[in-house]
Amino acid sequence: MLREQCKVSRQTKRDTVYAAPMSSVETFQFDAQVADVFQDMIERSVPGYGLLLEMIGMLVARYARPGTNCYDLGCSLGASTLQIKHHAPDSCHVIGVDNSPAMVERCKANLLGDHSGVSSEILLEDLRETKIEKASVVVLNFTLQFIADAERPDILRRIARGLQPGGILILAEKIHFPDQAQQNLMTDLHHEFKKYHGYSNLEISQKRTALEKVLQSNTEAEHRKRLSVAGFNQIELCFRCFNFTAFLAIN
Ligand code: GEK
Repeated sequence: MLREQCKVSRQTKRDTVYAAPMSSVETFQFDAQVADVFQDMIERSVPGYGLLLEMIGMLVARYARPGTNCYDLGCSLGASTLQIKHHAPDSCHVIGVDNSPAMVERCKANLLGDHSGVSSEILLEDLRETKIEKASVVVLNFTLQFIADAERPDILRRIARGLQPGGILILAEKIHFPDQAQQNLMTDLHHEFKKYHGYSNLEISQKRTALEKVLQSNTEAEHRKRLSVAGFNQIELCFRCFNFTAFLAIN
């Protein structure tokens, strides 16, 4: 299997959203300003993002079944959507979903240049409303963490129900650790990663404040329990770097 290009566009605009001092930091939103720089933002903020995209491609090649649907929930600019399209059998249909109009508009434009044989559609929709049916692959690549904690079990249950036997959910999430010393160390290392990629202390701290109300993380144990209760038969941690993880959940 050839390694496919995972970037959604060649030209990426540098993220400077939190570079200047702000008198008050607004709650983070996936608006046009963020969508314009999102590729650069996620690549410099999420350790292993590129590797995760490759892993999504690899897992799709293994688990996507002919004639089924593959979902990318919280598709943003379409990076994971493209990985699915490039690695699924031609008779699959790919459905990307995002509730940010700015993301959906850019995602559709990014997909226009893709000429893989797999059909696709991008829906401007709240994933809590998305009907999952006849699915062999569902991807939640750093999206569930933006949904209210109490609503997560029901979403996972609906995904498990919509997946065929042997189908998979790829769930990537920022997590936290019950042990405070470990939590502090992993947070520090993540901040070091961001500094290594050119973010200033001010940018790191303002972005952190902006995300506080919208990104609520779980522990690995909470994820495992919830996936199991939702009905998944096998749950594997298939990636972890600092406080960023991915689970492969098999139906
Ligand atoms: C990638 N998966 O590049 N319904 C639909 N979309 C939502 C909802 C919701 N309720 N809440 C948030 N989103 C992508 C990266 S980013 C991750 C995903 C990040 C969307 C939101 O608009 C955003 O585009 C995406 O979920 C999360 O592989 O920013 O860390």
